[in-house]
Amino acid sequence: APACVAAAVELKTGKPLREEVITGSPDNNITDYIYDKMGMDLHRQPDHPIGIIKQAIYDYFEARNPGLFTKFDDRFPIVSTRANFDEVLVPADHISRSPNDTYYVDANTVLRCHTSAHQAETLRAGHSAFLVTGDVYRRDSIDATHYPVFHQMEGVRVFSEADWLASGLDPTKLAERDLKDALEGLARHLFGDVECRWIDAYFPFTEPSFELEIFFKGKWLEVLGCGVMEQRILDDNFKPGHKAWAFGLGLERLAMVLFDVPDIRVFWSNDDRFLKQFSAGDLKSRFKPYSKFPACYKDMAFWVSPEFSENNLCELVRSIGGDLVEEVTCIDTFTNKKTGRTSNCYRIVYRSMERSLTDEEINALQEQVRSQVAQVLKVELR
Ligand code: FA5
Ligand code: MG
Repeated sequence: APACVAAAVELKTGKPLREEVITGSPDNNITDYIYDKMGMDLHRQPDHPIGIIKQAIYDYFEARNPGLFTKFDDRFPIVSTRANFDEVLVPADHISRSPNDTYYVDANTVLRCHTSAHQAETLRAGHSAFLVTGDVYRRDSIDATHYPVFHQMEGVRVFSEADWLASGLDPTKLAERDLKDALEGLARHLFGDVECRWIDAYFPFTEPSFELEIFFKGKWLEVLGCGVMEQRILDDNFKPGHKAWAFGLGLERLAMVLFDVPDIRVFWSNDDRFLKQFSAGDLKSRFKPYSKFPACYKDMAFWVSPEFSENNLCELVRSIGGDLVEEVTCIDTFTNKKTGRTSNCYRIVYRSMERSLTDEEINALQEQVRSQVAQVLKVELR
């Protein structure tokens, strides 16, 4: 993490940031690559696309419901498993709790994997309408629309009995209608005419639940999850006799659509050729690539081991190749009928957004990847 950020956190918490993050606990699975991204706070930089889109969403909600939403954008990203999972009713055996999917600081502490981690505490503080923006962390696959650190905005709005009596709707219908109306309006506000669709979804904390997808570069791109808040969350943390909706927006995904950014890595670029293209309040600029540099493909086949998982592989490849890694995909897999062993072939795509890469540097990286994969994930290279 940048030194000034680490110092600021140390002042706030009395403990060096690095010690808060990489604790030496046997449950800790946070790499330096992730630590280095912490505290960058792209969502708090007014001229950065992530900061611009945050402000545009604030402006939209302010125009729709003047004065209604309280805004938070500086909640600490290190949270308890209680806040991240239990308080939003994530079941004990849900896969998102697995260390394969989530970054653990220690057994009871994680880097939040969604801004929903702040729902319950913000309701307990008495807020009935709020927006919480922050950096979130996930062990995930690697491609143009997934990154291990990204930004979400959580929205919650609580309705009282007076609201649904006035609407003539039943409380769930009122919440669902206002939610969809608000988010469709947001999509129009940001993108004008864009093709959108609602998908039925599942989240432990909402019922019913939906995802919104936007047609972007020939594919449907998921940009948010939302729904009518599970009643227990409201009853336990707010007051009984209320109804609420909640959403979680992926800010990178929205910014990709708005600014025509083809690859999520570019948001982390320090290159002026990127940063100078955007300025606060300007929703009209479109990303102009400096030039398309050639990709380099490396394939790697191995017999899998119990230590192997795609997320573990991606974590390792990111730690070695950093943002030169554009994509990691399984291109072939088969199981030997006699031995029962499974072989995977993964393709790693290396490409810089900023310059041409040399064969030597890619070969050196790929050699490191191969030896680390064999050592750490205990797979047998073929
Ligand atoms: C959630 O995180 C829920 N907490 C959202 C929610 C909130 C639902 C409140 C209901 C009520 P999900 O895992 O689908 O849901 O992520 C939400 C959004 O984050 C996605 O739609 C996507 O836009 C973005 N996102 C998810 N993973 C990544 C990633 N690896 N890189 C970039 N963006 C991502
Ligand atoms: Mg989703």
